Amino acid sequence: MTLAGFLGAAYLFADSRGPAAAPAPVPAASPVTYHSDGLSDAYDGFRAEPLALPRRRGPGTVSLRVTGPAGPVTDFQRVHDKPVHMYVLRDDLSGYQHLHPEVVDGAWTAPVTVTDGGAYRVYLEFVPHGRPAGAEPTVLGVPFVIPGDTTMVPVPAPQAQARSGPYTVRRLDGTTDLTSGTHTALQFQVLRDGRPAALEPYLGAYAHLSNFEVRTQGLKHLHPIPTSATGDAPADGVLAFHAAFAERGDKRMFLQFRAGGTVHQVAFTIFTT
Ligand SMILES: [Cu+2]
Repeated sequence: MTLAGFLGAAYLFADSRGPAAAPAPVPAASPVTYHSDGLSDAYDGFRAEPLALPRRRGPGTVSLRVTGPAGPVTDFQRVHDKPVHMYVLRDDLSGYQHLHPEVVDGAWTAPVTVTDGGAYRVYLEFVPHGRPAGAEPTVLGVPFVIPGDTTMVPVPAPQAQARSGPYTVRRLDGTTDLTSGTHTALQFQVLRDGRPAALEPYLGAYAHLSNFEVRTQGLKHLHPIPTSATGDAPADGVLAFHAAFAERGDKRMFLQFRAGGTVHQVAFTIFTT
């Protein structure tokens, strides 16, 4: 073949068939671990569909219909005294609320008061019937926006202690950064007048900790590791949480406990390297 003939043949070949497409890479089949963190409205066969969301500042209503594989679901396992726990958070990690919705017209409904504008997310946490005891809850989330002026609140720097009323909550390891990918016990001590506080059960636990990733607002809700077989309150006022964070980044944690007949809430910022 002459050079011209070769080029002509190559041209015709390229013109009629186009360049051969590289085969698309096919990933090897492997199990995928999904994470239920409230950043999606659907997970594991369940979906949250908003019927009502707050639209303006002041008292409002949030109502979410949860649909499962067999249709709308109005009953879940009672976990910590409630079938569903609902949380609200603004995207600057402020305005945290822990609500307990009830079923109204087939949807999980709670009154909620939002006091400032901005982009919010409502999280719904539940354990469907049929899951083994102690199973991880499913957390679904739906965003909503309150129009108007917004006073953004910067995420506070890490602090070793926080106060609510007469109570001081001390993080026992100070402001130490946590290490992602490791297991550790995150310990807080509740004090009143410098002495361990008498903690009272609240929703079936001595504390409730909602941990949000600052970067994504993904939620993981934690309860303290039981310290006594009898279920007594920790005499030293120490609440220890099993912390195992896969990702590095800042966390904003909201800790609720009950003492002196009142529910108290404090918040901590913790860095994870
Ligand atoms: Cu809880």
